[in-house]
Amino acid sequence: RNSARDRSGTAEAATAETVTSAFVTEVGHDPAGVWAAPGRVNLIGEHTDYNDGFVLPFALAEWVVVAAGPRDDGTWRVRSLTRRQTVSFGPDELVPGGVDGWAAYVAGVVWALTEAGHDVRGADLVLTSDVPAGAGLSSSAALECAVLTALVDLSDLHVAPLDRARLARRCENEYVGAPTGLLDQAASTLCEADNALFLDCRSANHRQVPLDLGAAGLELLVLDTKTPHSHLTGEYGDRRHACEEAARILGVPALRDVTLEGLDDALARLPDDVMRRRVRHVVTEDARVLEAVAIADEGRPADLAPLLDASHTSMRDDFEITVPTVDLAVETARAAGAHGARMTGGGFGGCIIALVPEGGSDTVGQAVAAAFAEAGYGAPAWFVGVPSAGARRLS
Ligand code: GAF
Repeated sequence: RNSARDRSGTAEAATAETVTSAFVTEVGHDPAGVWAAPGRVNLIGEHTDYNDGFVLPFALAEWVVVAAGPRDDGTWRVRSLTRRQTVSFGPDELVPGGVDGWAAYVAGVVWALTEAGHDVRGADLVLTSDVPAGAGLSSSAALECAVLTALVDLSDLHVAPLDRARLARRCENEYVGAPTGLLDQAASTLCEADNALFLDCRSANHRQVPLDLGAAGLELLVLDTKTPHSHLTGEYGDRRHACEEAARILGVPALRDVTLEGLDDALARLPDDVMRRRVRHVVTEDARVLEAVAIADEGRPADLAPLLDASHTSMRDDFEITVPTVDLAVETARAAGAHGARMTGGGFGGCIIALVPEGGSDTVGQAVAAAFAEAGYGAPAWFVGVPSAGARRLS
């Protein structure tokens, strides 16, 4: 849907009702409750998380919603209304690779909780999602965090919020096999409405940063180029490997330890131009996050625009993770009145975000759609990104 979504309490109740009645049909009795976890956009700080650096995401009003209830036979049965599939698994499948496809994110959460010593009860789960899949909006983290939140409550487990994010990441890294950082699961778990989340990925220290775009006459357009991406393919892992190799050569624990002041010296010690550009992206991106946090703290969100632009240029030219559709979307958005724009997420497709005048998202979205049509690309989709709450129980 190409406009601001109706995220009123009524819409939330309607989604909870959808999964609840599907649960009753599937399982034959009422669920014990309904839980939800959101997708996210990353305002700034891309490919910094696994370099021990800084990120500034906010949670979206797009959610994975799950109705759940206990089973007595020690197995898990999960129905996805979005995928129209049901998958069952038991203790034997709780090994990395035991379940694949979308249900791996569910089995992986049970596995990660179990590995951490928690006694997870069998469960029936019925879920739905309006987080676009494969769009760089963390649909997989939303799935992991929604299921984890449900299972923690169902099994009466005590898991602190940050540990929930870490366990969901462990599911993604070790069970599913995608070498990602903590950004997505932290956003889906720890974000609060009307705020972005400032996270130091080394210490895991974090705090809310107020983000009142409306007060500044702005809104954040989220535009899906519909160019699918995946972190299971080689490019993401290649970037990560290059960063780790550079840190090793520079003799630092992670690229987080290279300062902006020390950047030129560090670059001079690296063997090739590609590695130098990878490092320059990470070091300058960390600095941009810190600047963005200072700007947001001062309530000057309009001043985020040049940072978004600089981040995009850095991802395009230095980290080389953008693709032609994404670059065209960013350029067109700016030409159509966006103050600043950048790709968001891991890259190689997915979404852009653009800071636009309040009410201007459709104008900018339509301009990108026209440019895509002219270039022979498929139609994009867009909506207004609203800083929303992290994972929680709905009923
Ligand atoms: C993906 C990963 F899952 C995150 O951990 C992060 O590295 C991001 O790409 C890039 O900033 O979303």
